[in-house]
Amino acid sequence: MSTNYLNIEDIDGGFKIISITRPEALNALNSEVLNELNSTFELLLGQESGTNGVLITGDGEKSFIAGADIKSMIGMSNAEAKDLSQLGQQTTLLMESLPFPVIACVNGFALGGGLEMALGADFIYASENAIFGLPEVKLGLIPGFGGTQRLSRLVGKNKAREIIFSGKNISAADAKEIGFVNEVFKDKDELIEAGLKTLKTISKNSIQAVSQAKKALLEGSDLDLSEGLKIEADIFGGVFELEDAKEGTAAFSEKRKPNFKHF
Ligand code: DAK
Repeated sequence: MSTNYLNIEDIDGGFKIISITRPEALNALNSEVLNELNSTFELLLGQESGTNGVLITGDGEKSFIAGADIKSMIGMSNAEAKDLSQLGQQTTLLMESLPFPVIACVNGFALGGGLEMALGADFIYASENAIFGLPEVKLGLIPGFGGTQRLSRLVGKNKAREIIFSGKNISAADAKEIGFVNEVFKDKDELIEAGLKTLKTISKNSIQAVSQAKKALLEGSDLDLSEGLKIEADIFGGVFELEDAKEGTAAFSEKRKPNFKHF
C-alpha cells in the first residue's frame, strides 16, 4: 500500500513502526492521514498480515500528533464535522481491535486528536519531551475522536473533567503520575527501543492468547463485573479451540518450550 503521510517500517520478528509523517503541520490529522491510517489498520486486521505488534509514533522529535487539523475544520458544516469525527473514531476503533499489541510511543506534542489517537493504543510510552493535552475547548470545540469517553474510563471522571475543561498542557512525568502513560524515556531513540523491547517480550508468549486477552479487556471494559466475567468465561472457553492453548499446556507437561503459532 502506498502512503503519503505514513512511514511504515518492518522490523524483524513481525513488528512494524508506523510513523505519522506530516512535518509541515506537526503531524496534525487531516482526513487524508486518517484515511491512510484506516486503510493500514484494515490491512493489519487480516490475521495473515504476519504482524506480532505495532508501535505508533510521530515522525521527528517535536511532535507525535498536534491534533486534528484545525485549518481544515474552519467553516465546516455540522455534517462535515460529524463525518470527520466518525472518521477519527473509526481509526481509534480499528486500532483498538487489532489482534496484537499496539503501543503509542509519544514524542513531543500529543494534543487534542493526537492524545485521543494515543488513547486508542493498548498503552502509552512517552519521551521526556512529550506534552499531552485536550485543548479543544480553547478553540470552541470538544474532543471528537473519543477523548471524552476513553480518558475518563482510564483516569476517572474527575481527572478527565479537569484535563478537558482546563485544556492545559500535561508533562510526561505528570501523565505518568495521573496514570495514562506507563513509562517515560529520555529521548525518542530510547522510547522506540523500549517499545520494541516490550513487543519482543510480549511476542515470546502466545500472540493468539494476547489477542484474546485484549478482546476480553476491551469487551468487558464498559460492563459491570458480572457481565464482564461472563465475557471472560466465553473468551476463555474459545481459547481452547485455538492451537496455542493445546501447545502451551502440552509443552508444560512435557517440560519443553512451547512452539506457538504466530500470525
Ligand atoms: N492543525 C493544523 N496545523 C497545525 C496544527 C493543527 N492542529 N498544529 C500545528 N500546526 C501547524 C502550524 O499552523 C504551523 O504551520 P504554518 O503556520 O507554519 O504553516 C506548523 O504546524 C508549526 O506549528 P507552530 O509554528 O505553531 O509551532 P510551535 O512550536 O510554535 O507551536 C504547538 C507548537 C503544538 C504548541 C502549536 O502549533 C499549537 O498550539 N498547535 C495546535 C494544537 C492544538 O490546539 N491541538 C488540538 C487541535 S483540536 C471533532 C473532531 C476532532 C476534534 C474535535 C472535534 N469533531 C469533528 C467533533 C479534535 C480537535 C483537535 O484535535
